[in-house]
Amino acid sequence: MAVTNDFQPPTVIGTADREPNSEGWYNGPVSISWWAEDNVDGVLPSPAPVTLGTDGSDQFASSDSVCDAAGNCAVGQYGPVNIDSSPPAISPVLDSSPNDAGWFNQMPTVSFACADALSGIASCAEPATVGEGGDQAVEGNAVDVAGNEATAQSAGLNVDLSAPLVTDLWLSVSPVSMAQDTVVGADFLDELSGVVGAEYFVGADPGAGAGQVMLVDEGEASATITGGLLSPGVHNLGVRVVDAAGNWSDTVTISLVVYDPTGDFVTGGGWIVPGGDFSDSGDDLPGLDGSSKANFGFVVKYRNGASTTPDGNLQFVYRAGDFRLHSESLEWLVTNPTMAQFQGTATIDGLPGSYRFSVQAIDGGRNGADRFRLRVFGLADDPLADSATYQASGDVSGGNIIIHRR
Ligand SMILES: [Ca+2]
Ligand SMILES: [Ca+2]
Ligand SMILES: [Ca+2]
Ligand SMILES: [Ca+2]
Repeated sequence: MAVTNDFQPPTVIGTADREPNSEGWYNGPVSISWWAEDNVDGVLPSPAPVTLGTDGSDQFASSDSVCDAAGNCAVGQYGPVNIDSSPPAISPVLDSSPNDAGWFNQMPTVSFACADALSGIASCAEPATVGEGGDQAVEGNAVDVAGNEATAQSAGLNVDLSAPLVTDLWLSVSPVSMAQDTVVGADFLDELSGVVGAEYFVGADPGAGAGQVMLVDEGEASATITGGLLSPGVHNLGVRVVDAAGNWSDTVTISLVVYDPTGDFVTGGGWIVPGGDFSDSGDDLPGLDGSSKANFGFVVKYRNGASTTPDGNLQFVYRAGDFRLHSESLEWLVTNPTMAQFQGTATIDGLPGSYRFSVQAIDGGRNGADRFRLRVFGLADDPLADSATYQASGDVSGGNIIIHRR
């Protein structure tokens, strides 16, 4: 063997099978191949490629040892290499919770929590607000610096922002005597979650959720109201419904007339000046001049508590307008110590058909003025709800209104 003066080991250069991404990361195994040469021997056989397959940063690959003919050896090194093959973690986070029935009644926002232990998070889905609809899903994406992606979704989101609507409201018996019950019923509509509850109140509104519970069954809400639990009078009856998301409908009201068939009795007579200084606003009669008198007389009473409608009659004459009204039938009468209200049908001389009328009669007692107000309606109108065709009102002169208490 010839003696040489070669003391210089070979050079071993590693080359990766591909470039990392622009952030310097691989998201999978990297194979390093080697090239060796020597100052004397020239190109040497390459060591076997080395694969870096483990996640981690700042990794180095080493080749097998390469020796030249003079016995100088070298080991190639390649690095640092950053490998992250694990997807990031992502999970949806809701800013509010649905109710027990699984519904939101406000639009929830889904945010995403993203984390990555090795290369870090490059992008994380923006928060998304969920609009109205059933069984909705929001999907979000996370990408780590190495380019691994992960997806998460928040599914089964039910959002109902639409309040139900009460479309019809009725009473099975109206007016109702203090000896009777009446059923209040309501029809309704709702989008999305559906109506699950209903309530009513009589008198002052206690606020949504604080009323009397109604039965909801087969698209209808109902409750039985006991007339004997209410005082005689015209009561405000309100009904509203709530959907599964907790949206309350607007309150729909009707008048509930409760009468005492053993107690109510009112008489009156005298004159008023319709459209005059002591009239309510809105008086309207044929030939109304604001100074002529109108005469009236009435007696209305329940007889022996046997009938559900009162007996009696009403006459009203306004000569200035040739307007003469006569009651045909009476529907109900309610009184309290200072006011009576009654309602019925009437004819008007010279006009075809029948009309409905309502009277409010105030007994001022010994010191105050008595007042009388007549309103006249079309036969199909509801005097408790619709606007009047004619109206006459004023302080009573030349007579008296007396509410009789038995
Ligand atoms: Ca050498
Ligand atoms: Ca990762
Ligand atoms: Ca709804
Ligand atoms: Ca009086």
